[in-house]
Parts: sequence; structure tokens; C-alpha cells
Amino acid sequence: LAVTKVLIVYAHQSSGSFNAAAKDAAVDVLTDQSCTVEVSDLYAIKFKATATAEDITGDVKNADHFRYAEETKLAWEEGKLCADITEEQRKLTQADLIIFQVAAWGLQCFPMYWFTVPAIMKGWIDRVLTLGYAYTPEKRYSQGLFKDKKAMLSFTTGSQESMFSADGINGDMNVTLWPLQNGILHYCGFQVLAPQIFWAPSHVPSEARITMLTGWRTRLHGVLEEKPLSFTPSDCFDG
Ligand code: FMN
Repeated sequence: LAVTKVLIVYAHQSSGSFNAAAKDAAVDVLTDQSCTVEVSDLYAIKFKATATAEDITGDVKNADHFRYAEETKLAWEEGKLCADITEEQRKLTQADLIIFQVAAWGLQCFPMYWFTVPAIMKGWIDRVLTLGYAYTPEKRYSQGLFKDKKAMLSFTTGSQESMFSADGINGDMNVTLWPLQNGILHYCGFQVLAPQIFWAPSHVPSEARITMLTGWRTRLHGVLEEKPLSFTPSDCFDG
């Protein structure tokens, strides 16, 4: 029997947060469904967010004009990427689903910061999804290297849902998520599942927070069977 491996890339500073509760619920429900779940708790491991020459062990090819993508591609081929990147790439390679609370089955889990992921999670994206390992000019989007993996974003906001509608003050959430879902996840080939958005958990009564978590647990029971989103631009922006 094939075991689904899930990687949760998680970015919140506090174990008392709603994000922590959402991450814990995912670990609980997915483990119950016989998934193997790994969590990369980025603040806990003090994950380095900056893409620098220190990410390569030993000499770089061109120190005068250091080019991160090309140098990390070479380093990946030669097994010279630094240990924290290598460890995250190992988890990602093994995963079928990634949840970006993070994604192979991966989830990412995070509070929305400035319409996108917190810097530490952007650092994970910048440093782990290296050229050669996660994408090449030939292998991207539907031909992407991770086309057999699924990924989804799971995150909280400070805004109410109505503020992220097409005529709300923030504009359409689908537009906001385009760079993350299409430009990063789908670019690397991931089948992207619908995002899990917890609207303004800090501003609702505790019963409403419990209802949100119950809904999340219910969704997680069927999440492995969900159909991915379509990323034809016209599907998202027409109308
Ligand atoms: N909320 C939004 O809805 N949109 C934003 O762009 C946004 N940017 C933020 C930037 C920073 C630096 C901080 C600290 C918060 C921001 N927020 C924004 C609010 C957080 O998303 C919100 O407090 C968090 O999701 C609540 O979840 P938690 O209780 O698990 O921390």
C-alpha cells in the first residue's frame, strides 16, 4: 500500500496561534489517514531567509559576479548545497503533498504578511526551489519537475473575506494569490489545490474559530482526492 507523504512548511512564531492550531489539526487528521507527515517549523529551526553565496559549500564558480540560480544549480549537481537546503530538498523530494502552513503533497501554513507569505517562508521558496532541482527552462508549468506532487496554501488573514472580493478594498484574492500559486507552485509543476483561507481568526469569537478548524478537519479527510485548480489565465481573470 502506497503511503502518502505530506510536508507541511509552517511559518508562525507562536504555538498559541490559530496557525499552530491549523497545523496541528492537519498533522492529526492526515496521520490518522495513514499519511506520513513531516513539518518544517521555519521559525523554530531559525531557517535562513536570505539567498547568499554561503548557501554553497566551498568555492563558487564566479565570485566576482555571483549568480545565485546558476551557482546553486552547479552546487546541487555536485552535492555542494549547504545542509539546511539539502535537508528541505530531501523532505520535498519524498513528499506527495506539500501544505504551505506549505507542499509534495505539501501544505504551506502561514499568516498573510503584506499580501504574501512571511519573509522566512519566502526564504524557504527562494533557497529550496533551486534551478535544476525544482525547475529548468524546459521543465515548468504542466511539464514541471513536480507534476506528480500536490501543493496547497493554508493561511490566516487579518482582513475579512469581503475586503478581498473583486470590489472590496483589497481586490480579488485570486489575483493576490496568482504569484504564489501560479508563479511559484504551478511553475514548478505542482498540482495546486484550492487554498485554505482562515479569514480574520483574531477578530471572530472563539466559537467561530472552532467552526473554522472543524471545517478544515472535514476538508482534510477528502483532500487527497481533490481536483487541482486550473491556471489558464483566462479562467481566473475573465468576467
Ligand atoms: N492581514 C491581511 O489580511 N493582509 C495583509 O497583507 C497582512 N499583512 C500583515 C503584515 C504583517 C507584518 C503582520 C504582522 C500582519 C499582517 N496581516 C495581514 C495580519 C495577519 O495576517 C494576521 O494577524 C494573522 O493572519 C492572524 O493569524 P494568527 O492569529 O495565527 O497570528
